[in-house]
Amino acid sequence: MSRFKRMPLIERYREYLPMDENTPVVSLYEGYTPLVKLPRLSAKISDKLTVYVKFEGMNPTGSFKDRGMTMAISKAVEAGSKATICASTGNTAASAAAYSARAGLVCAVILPKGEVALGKVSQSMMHGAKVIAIDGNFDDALNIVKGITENYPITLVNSLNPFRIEGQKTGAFEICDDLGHAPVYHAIPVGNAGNITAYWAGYKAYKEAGKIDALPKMLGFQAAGSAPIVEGHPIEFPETIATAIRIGNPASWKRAEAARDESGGLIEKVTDEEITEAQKLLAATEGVFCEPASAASVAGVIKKAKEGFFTEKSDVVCILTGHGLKDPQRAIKICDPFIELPNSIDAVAEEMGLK
Ligand code: AN7
Repeated sequence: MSRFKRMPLIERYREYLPMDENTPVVSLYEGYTPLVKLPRLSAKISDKLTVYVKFEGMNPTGSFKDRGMTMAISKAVEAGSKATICASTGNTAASAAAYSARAGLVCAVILPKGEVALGKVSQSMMHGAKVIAIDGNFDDALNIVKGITENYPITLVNSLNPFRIEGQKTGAFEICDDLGHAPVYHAIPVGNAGNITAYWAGYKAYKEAGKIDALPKMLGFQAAGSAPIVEGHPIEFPETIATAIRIGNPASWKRAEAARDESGGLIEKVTDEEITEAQKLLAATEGVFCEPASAASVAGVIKKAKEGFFTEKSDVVCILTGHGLKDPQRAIKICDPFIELPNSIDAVAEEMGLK
């Protein structure tokens, strides 16, 4: 289907969403992201698995956050709100800034200073948000935002806002519509745990509606230095190169555990090295460039495959939550340096081994 025949996402799945007749639709034509089958990568990691990625980096602001933001901002406009605010490791902020601009709302974003990837900061600034970096991490920023919205008439658009989760359920609908069924396994990075909550709710809603017969097992992956759910307690000073999921006290902690337990799945951790390796493998063997946090889903599947976890032929969908261009500095850091030569055909031919 051509881009121009797209509907706004919340129109497309209107019947599954809290849409009223009069809900205004604030859209940048999000969703419809590609579900890409990865034969080369599948063959490399397992003889049992067919691996797909859902490339959420193809959303208007380059991450899955747009699915929830179109819903949250539409509802904010419906309610007569004039301003929005969020705490963010970067992608929520970029999306909130863009959709707020689209709706003519004032937007403020609270970021952990020095810990947000460059592309994401540039987006919030370009969309005209008030960008505030605090001396603290994401969890501190979220506490500030909660304090502000409890005391002032500003709409909170973090995933504590239930409309965010509602909109993000559409990712599950698209996967089932594309495959014709739910995958056996659904692999996903876990940060603040809104997305795993939303996907599980989406699959359950589709099953209830008779669109699918079986539910997937949910496989959530946290970064090893920021894995509160795996460790069983909040992490005061979370660390990981995957700054998007550098979160020590996830807001949807309990609901992520429920998704894991109800589905018969798991939530485990992957190291920064495993994340980096998966990110490079995806880019170099399949042409799909995602940001580090997104690669946690594929890193997790690779790790579980090595452990012999997958014993029967099955399909797995890994959610690639954000685009690789969000964090170009990190990408350049993990690759071999490029070659510099004089302005000369001979020099280039020689370097290429042609002479
Ligand atoms: C690329 O932007 O929390 O488990 O403030 O940007 O739903 O939090 C981002 C999270 C995964 C984790 N991958 O999703 C924020 C923020 C990417 C992300 C996650 C995020 P959740």
